[in-house]
Amino acid sequence: MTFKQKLANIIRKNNSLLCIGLDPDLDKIPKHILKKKNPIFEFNKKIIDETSDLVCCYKTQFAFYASHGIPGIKALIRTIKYIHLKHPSIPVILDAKRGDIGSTATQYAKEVFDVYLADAVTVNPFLGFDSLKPFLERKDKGIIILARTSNPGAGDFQDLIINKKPLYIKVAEKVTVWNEIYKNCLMVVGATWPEQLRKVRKIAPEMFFLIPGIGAQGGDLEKTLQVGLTKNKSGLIISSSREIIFSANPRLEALKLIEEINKYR
Ligand code: OMP
Repeated sequence: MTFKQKLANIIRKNNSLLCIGLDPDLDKIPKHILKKKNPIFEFNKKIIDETSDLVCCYKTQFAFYASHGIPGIKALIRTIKYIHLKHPSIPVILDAKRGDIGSTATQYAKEVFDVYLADAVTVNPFLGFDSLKPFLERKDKGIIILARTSNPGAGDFQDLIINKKPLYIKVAEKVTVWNEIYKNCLMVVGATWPEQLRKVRKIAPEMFFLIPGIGAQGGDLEKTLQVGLTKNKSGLIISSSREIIFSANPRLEALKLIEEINKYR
């Protein structure tokens, strides 16, 4: 089954567009979990067990694991394997933002899909088509291409005008062309930029977008949904990490967010 089919099925089953970001920052993990032998995995497992009926996917951010060396990487692999084993219908995105020359990208694609067993990956298109081709060729996987990122400096380069259009629009147009060939593309558009999201939605009316920036980054959920949902009231993966996973009651936070999202669907 492809990532897109898996995603469509779980959205229907859980009636949810919510993605929980598993970004286990050791400075924020509760003390009683820190004392355990594998604190990162145990922290993730608790969140997963509490929310598996509420999400359309989980997203693991690579840096929160790799920054702890081999134990961190082992925790990443264990987390993804745990989701596949206990909740095989829930896809896992590895947020790795890869992007390098073709020969290196080939190795990166093996890393994310064959070692970490991710269902989808975030990639940075700055190096152009050949840097993404090894990912795109994995047709059963989801390839999530940065178009308009959520951070304050997003416009530094993404707004630069190229042939009368901002770069992020050029990227979005290119992604729709690649998607016609490979059928497995998604885009990242931050919830902090609803106006830009509206424009990208026009370019790709049916494509799934990964939407970070809700919660800790202050993105506007209502506007995001108003301008970002597809005609069939889907097409968005609304991702939130810190606001949910470090709250006193992650399940309750997730439920609140789903309720908010589903008001507009
Ligand atoms: P919270 O702000 O805690 O919800 O975390 C946001 C998550 O989304 C982090 O893992 C970021 O690395 C990731 N992210 C962004 O915040 N902005 C982007 O433009 C893209 C991503 C991403 O690709 O997931």
